[in-house]
Amino acid sequence: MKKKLAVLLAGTMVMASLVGCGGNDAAPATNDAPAAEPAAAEEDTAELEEEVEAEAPADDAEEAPAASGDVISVGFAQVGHESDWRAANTQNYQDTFSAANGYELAFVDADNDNAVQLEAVRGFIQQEVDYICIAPIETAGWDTVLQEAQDAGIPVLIVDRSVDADPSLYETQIGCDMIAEGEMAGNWLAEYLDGAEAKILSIEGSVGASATLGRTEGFNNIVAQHSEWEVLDSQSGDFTQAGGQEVMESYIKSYSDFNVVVCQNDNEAYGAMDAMDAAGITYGVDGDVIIISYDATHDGLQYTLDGKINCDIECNPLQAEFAADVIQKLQAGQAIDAQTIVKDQAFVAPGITSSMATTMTQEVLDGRAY
Ligand code: GYE
Repeated sequence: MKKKLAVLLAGTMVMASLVGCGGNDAAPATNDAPAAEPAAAEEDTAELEEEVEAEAPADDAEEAPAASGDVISVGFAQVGHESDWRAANTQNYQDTFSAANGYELAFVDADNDNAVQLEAVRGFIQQEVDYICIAPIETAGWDTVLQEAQDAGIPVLIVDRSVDADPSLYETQIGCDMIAEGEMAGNWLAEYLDGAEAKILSIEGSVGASATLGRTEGFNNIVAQHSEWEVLDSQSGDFTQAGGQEVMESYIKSYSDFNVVVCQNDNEAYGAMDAMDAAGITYGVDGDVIIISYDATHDGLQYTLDGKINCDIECNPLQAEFAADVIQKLQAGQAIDAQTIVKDQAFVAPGITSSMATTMTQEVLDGRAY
């Protein structure tokens, strides 16, 4: 392998740490990963199910480098720490790319700052890491630095979100299908409302993020099929609880008549619920306002089980196994898929029956790995 990682990234980076050098108490998330399933993007769902078995990253694959004595260095330029989803995703990378599994991980939390994230990637290039994983804050602005990585001979994996750069500049993209998630939310709402009117307020994620763009596009695809629906407003809550609360407070001042709030992640939903509580607005299965959320993190699903969130669209954060699988294949000189889609499902509150979603129970919640 190339040089060992030498130093922590310095300068403006908000948080940089080498992990894998010390003990890692957390059990590898790989062992109890939930329904996350890798598959080639182009294929249909039936084929996906089959490929899962064939392609699911095996635990022993991750042990290979340690067994052979080769340490693989990986730089991971993470978005930040804006949400519970992100925390679970970071933990999953740190558990998977551990010293015990034969990796040396350089981790940078870019705190949702594009400039910091670009600098992190340039730092990894300077350190001559073996692989770079980027969870891109925004889709735009990646061509130059990806070209720099390619010129340096360092393979790049685009993870979680996507970029609008030339695909020949990176090896693969791994993540959830954000447009499909948005369509799932819209299709569930159509089933639930069954022809009734909707006055919708949307709290979007971070501006320019593929998760935001995709979920918005997908949901709007379904809105376009329903003349009885109206999107009153759509503003960014930046994927944070504070952002969700702030946007909802301002919506409550501007709109007196709405019956659906779509939050593009669970943390925004918590903030929106706080704002509605303060204003005496009821929501959930027994309330006046339908809440749709995304992520299906533990707390989001607890609120769904409690009937506060009507429908929560999953986005599985346990994706590091797929990145490790790609790296192992590249190490072995094997072909890799250009894209891996991590599968999602929808969850609904007790009392709601849906042809396209799982009704929450305590058992379902207890069976979740994050
Ligand atoms: O939904 C949100 C996080 O990119 C899919 O980013 C991810 C999103 C996730 O901040 O909670």
